[in-house]
Amino acid sequence: MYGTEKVSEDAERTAFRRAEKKYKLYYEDTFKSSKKKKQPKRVDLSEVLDFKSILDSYNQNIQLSQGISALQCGFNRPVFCLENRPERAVNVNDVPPLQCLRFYFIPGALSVEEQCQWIRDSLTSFPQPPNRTNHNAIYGPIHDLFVAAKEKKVLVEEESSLPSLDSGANYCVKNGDSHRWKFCEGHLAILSGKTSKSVSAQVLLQKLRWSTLGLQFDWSKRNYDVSLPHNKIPDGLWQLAKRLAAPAMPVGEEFQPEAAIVNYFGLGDTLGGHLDDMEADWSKPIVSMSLGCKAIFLLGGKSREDPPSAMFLRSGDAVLMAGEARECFHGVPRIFTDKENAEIAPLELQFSHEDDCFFLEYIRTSRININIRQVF
Ligand SMILES: O=C(O)CCC(=O)C(=O)O
Repeated sequence: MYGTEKVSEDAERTAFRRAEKKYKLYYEDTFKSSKKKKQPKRVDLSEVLDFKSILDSYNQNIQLSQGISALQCGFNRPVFCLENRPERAVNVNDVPPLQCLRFYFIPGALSVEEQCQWIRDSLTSFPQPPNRTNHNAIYGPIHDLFVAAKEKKVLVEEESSLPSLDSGANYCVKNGDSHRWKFCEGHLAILSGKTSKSVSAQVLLQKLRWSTLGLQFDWSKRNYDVSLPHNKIPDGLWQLAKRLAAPAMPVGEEFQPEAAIVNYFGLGDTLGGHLDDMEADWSKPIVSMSLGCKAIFLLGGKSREDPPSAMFLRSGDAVLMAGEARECFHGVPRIFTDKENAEIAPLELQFSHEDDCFFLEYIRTSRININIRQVF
């Protein structure tokens, strides 16, 4: 789902692709050549399911729309469940009864304090080695990226045939050469004549797209590489995932969180339609939590030709996908980073009480998704 998947003209024609294009961020042409601030094109959001207002209506005893049911699962709020679209029937009497698709939506599953904690962890501890990030392929393991970004450090490369004894350096072996990457104070990077390349930690933080926790996923092979060094899923996340997964678990079984992917989205970033099909047992849910700016999530069917349902994902929402829902294409075509639509005022308020304004700055224009999986 990451990388350079070529979108052919045919793919453009699928219902999923059309929905992605409908919601994606585009700018008004008139502003292209002018110096005025770029204006996003207006999008019709009238068909986007809004589980926040569905929850409000439900709390006022207003009947739920067709295709949505509510479960009481021991949370202090209902868990909404999308019902299966009936398969096309040959004759009207053949239409099967609607069943839960095993796609569950828990609006506001996380408190604001919990959201802030997961945002802090996603930026500080989750990208730490041995966890891998999208930067590993180029720079090798990077330690303390967030701190380095705050301190305006620069990652500099020195090419050498022998690894140096400097313990602060990372190594990445490319084309037989050993490349050494090390954080320096910004001004030292400029002074150093030996460096061939450099990149600021702030840019690297902006370009952080994913980190993987627990069992490490190998994107090039599209499988879990159990031989890669890894830590267990951190305790707090492990507990939370187990609690959130409960409504979607087969009776009598407990979710075993073994791997997680943290996705980082900035302005204009999207996650193309895909299936998460690398885990052995699809009866176990993927537990997916949203943090930061509001997004649109598309849930399609088993074919890209099936028109997807669009729904808003806000900070603190959790989604569970199990069983048939795991066979459905899904993706994130849009995040909203403008004040009116991002809906992060409670997070901003919470972070503004802290001395450290770096989290606040980051999350104002970003979204983080943590999705947790049982692999075996
Ligand atoms: O960002 C999201 O909400 C969805 C993430 C996702 O689909 C994935 O990582 O497989």
